[in-house]
Amino acid sequence: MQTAGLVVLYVAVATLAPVTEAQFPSVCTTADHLRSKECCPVPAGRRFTQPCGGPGRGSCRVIPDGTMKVYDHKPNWARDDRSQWPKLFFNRSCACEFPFSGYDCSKCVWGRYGSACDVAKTIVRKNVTGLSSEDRVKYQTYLNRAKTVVSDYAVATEFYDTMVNSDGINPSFVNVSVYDLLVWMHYYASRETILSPDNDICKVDGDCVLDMAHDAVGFLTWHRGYLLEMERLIQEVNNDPDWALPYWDWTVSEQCDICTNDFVGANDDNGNLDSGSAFAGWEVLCTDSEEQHNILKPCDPNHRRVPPEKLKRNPGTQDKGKWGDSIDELPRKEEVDFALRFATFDSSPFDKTSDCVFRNLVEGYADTKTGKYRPDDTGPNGEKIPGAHTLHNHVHLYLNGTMSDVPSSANDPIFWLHHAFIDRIFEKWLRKFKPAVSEYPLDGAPPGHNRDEYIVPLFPPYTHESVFKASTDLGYDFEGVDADGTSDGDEEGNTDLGECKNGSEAVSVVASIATPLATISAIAGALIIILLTKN
Ligand code: KOJ
Ligand code: ZN
Repeated sequence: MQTAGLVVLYVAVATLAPVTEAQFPSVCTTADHLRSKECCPVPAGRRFTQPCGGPGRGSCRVIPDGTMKVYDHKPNWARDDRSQWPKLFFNRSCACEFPFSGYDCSKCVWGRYGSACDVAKTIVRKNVTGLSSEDRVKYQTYLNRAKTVVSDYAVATEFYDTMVNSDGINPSFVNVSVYDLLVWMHYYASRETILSPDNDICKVDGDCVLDMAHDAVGFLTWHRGYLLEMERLIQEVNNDPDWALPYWDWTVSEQCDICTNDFVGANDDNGNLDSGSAFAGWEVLCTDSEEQHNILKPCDPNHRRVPPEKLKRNPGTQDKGKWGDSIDELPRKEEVDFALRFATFDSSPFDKTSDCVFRNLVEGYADTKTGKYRPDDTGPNGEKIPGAHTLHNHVHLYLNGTMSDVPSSANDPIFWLHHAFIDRIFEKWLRKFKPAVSEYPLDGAPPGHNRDEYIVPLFPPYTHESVFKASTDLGYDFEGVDADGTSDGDEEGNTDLGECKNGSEAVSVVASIATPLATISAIAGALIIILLTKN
């Protein structure tokens, strides 16, 4: 939507009572839509008269099933609305014809632009520290605009069972700014679940968090889809279809080199942003534990606190006893290089305990020396020995503040720069190993993370599989990454995989069996020759 359209919407919204909360196009959050379970709007504009635009653009269809496990529910526990996403709310949505996309087919597929979506363009995500001062300021002004412009999506402030029950249909959704919509989506995907505590997943996880964006195989694809949505929204709000999300290469410096007012803002010793920072005035949402973990309702993004709650960031000051000795500095390039040597994307159980796989190393539950999952441990005197908090997790924790809290981390504008770099590492891996889609599990992963499940809570729905491919197939590229996934300055020839077996070790296992066999046969051969010559 263009800025003008958003302003019109804002005026319209401001004069209407808020209608509806999950996260859906505002036009679909009425009682009628919830009753019919259909979200197939007619695109705005005089030329459209049919839902999803009609022939040549799109039609309303039944949303195909994904593979998510069915949840158990207990009385008094609201049900988890993310189960079988988005089908609890809607089982029909627009199926758009190529190259159209969006909830009403008024948008283009990734990489296409223009009103007919006939302009192919690859945008390039660049290193944020190399941007011109104009582009740097753009990051600040564009995000600030998104923080105030109202989105055409509304988010749920109650769970489905409260909205739709035997008493009737009472939609509870609220309008939010474009930026707050993004924050809410990250919170909603990673929030406390409402599963019964004796559910298997609760038993494994202990605290019953059922995170559909982290701690499992979908981590990289979830965030890839999320970043694509963010990039698109920022382009639209600012009427700048050429804009690309920059990335922050945190391997070049031990301390946060972009935590200055030129970029995301300096901070004081208490972790408060400098008053001269572009984001100093930002109010943050879904930060307190009650809002995050309320099992009876989702966080209301419009709940404002008095005094207002602000962003917090205090890089390098994190508790070493809790998180490990290296937490006061950023991760090193060697650790990224180590992760990129792992050809296996993920392995069963496809969660944070997976050993010797690329995804768990990049996400940060596996040790970047051994390659293996390393949980917290207890020393001989009862002291806590911190588990592995590497790469992605390490950076979140190092920043010590809003970024270190999973459900609210996207409130901080540094989030996107960090995740764009994670996505660049993912892209390097994809280009290096060129995986078949079968390397992404079809089932056996935690709910929400399997290959043909929809990325919760994106709507219209699209699967993890749809973004498990080269970024150039999705309309974007990265500065400094070659077609084979390499960059200037990358290591060469190092095959160390810590305590994990690799291809060459597998060969050496064969060799270690083959060598004695060869020796035995050589001796036998020699004996035969001796015997033959004796006769
Ligand atoms: C915040 C996040 C995340 C991880 C951490 C720390 O969003 O993904 O903090 O482990
Ligand atoms: Zn995240």
